Amino acid sequence: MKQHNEDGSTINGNPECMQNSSYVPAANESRRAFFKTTGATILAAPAILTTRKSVAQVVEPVLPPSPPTTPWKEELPEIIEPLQQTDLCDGPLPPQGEANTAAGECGRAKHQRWDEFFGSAVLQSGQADTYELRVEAITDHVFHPDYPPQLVWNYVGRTESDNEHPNPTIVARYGHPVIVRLYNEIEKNHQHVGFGTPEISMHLHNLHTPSESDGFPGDYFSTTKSGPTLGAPGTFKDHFYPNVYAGYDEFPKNLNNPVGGDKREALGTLWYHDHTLDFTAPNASRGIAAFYLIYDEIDSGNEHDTNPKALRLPSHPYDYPLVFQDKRFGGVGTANERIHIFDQFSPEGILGDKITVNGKIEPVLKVARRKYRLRLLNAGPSRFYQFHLVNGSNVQQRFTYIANDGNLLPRSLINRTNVRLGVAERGDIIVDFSQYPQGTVLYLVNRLVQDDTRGPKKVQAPGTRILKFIVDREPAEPDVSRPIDSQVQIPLRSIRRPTASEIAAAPVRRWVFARRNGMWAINDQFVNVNSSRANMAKGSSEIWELDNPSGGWSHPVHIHFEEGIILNKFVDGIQVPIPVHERGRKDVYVLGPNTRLRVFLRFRDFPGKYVMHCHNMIHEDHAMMVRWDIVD
Ligand SMILES: [Cu+2]
Repeated sequence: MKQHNEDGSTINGNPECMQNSSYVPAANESRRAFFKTTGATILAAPAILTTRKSVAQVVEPVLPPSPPTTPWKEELPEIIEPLQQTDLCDGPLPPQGEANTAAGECGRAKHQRWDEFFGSAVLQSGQADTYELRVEAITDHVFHPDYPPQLVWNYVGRTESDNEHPNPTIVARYGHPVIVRLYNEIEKNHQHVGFGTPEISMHLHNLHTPSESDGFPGDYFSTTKSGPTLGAPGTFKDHFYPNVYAGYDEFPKNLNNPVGGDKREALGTLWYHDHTLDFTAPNASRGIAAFYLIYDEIDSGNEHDTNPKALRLPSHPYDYPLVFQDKRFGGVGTANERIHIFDQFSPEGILGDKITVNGKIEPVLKVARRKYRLRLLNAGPSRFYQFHLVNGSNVQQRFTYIANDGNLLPRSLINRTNVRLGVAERGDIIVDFSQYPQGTVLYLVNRLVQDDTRGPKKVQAPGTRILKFIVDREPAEPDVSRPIDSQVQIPLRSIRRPTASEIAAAPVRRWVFARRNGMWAINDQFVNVNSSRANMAKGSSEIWELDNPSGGWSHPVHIHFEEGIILNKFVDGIQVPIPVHERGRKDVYVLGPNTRLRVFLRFRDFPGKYVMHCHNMIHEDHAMMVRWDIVD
């Protein structure tokens, strides 16, 4: 059992681990606070050391496979119900700029630019969309009917038909600020659950969110604890999402720009998940992850939209998000038979061999004969996927690829056969099911072979069937979404590429992702959330070189807060073309073996602390993360 101390250090209550470590923490590794003076830390220190194995000591745990399941027993809902608003201004605790610690809010920094947005210390009714979410333990979740009901942790909120809806999708619009009030209701004494920590920090990946609402890993909280970068514990925390485009200072809000910011910076498919320091993998694997979809004038979420600028992409309920997580279940005859297991101590983690789709193993989605927008998200913790859509004879089907990560591509990519996703990457595709007769069965398969948590190996057909589609009905109404020509690319959203002079003038900063002492490091250092290792002046631009010099593993690197544009890609020192789907804006940069990327980034609008980390959550928790700040 690994837990946080009051000071944010990590404690470990398992005395059986107190041997055989050669891992020596770096002098600057204050986050671990190995030798601080609380009794718990002193007692726990030897145990922590053993969790940080050296390379030589790393032995892949030989785990039996997850018990077999009979596929296609459960159906996913045909409609994803969005989170309903809760009028927080109507209650006793209206949201406010300063943390309301007297009423139980965490001691966060004041919401940036609050007065500019709202003009008063306390939010007035109608000024923002306000939501309430609770992180709760749910003890009877069914991943698959062949497995027993079991514990998950979810965000829980109110939807139209359900007051206790797990992991509801938040639907937002640019120009409409959102406040999400998050309650932590996980039992503090959670020793029985096996893994995870009851402190939480909610990161909304990768909205242009001010630092104090970004879910910074050191900002975790419970009623009794707060992370080392948070002022005080609390029962809840308000997150303020301004929902303005990045570039808010450069392109100010005015009559011609009613949202504010650079509309080319619009995002679409985002997700929110736990980001607690050292525990992102176990907490997110527990199920603390869900979608945040944001729309604007172009991607308006309304296929009936009469605005000529609107793309009229397939819209709700045919705009359907799908989240994939890899999980391992206790093998037959083991103590945790058919129960979700995870090893939060090992820097190798555990690779899941069962893939959940929206929380279900091998589910069925019945679809109408029309176009769908499917939003695919790899929510980790560590498996990579290459998804193909195939028919019952494993013949590949073609579709249109429209968005990578949160970003509509400059133009649609036609006749695509696969979507490859590192952890936290997203891919939006349009599938036209009208081309199939009723009764057609299709499968989403993963053809990427991966044997451990270090990275994928190779692509191999026919792959593993993850999700079954059955084309089972005619649409209730005609499909009025924009026709997708399989021969002609359509413009989606324009992109602001850096100019030659901007590139020439940008300082270059190099970040090397590599192993060190059996852990995972950036520029040879482990994360320290208390100090920034790079300070960017607000309004500045830089080129970040992301370098993976190893031949053995892959790192899906995530930079918070600002999207970037890949300028160059090198493999084995030789420049190679940037894959066409990665030529838009990105927030996850997959570093395969011996790969180096040069990424152009702008740092804008909201000063404060942010992070970059490997989004293989196992690498991330075992210290492959760096804090960087935007400074005024
Ligand atoms: Cu990594």
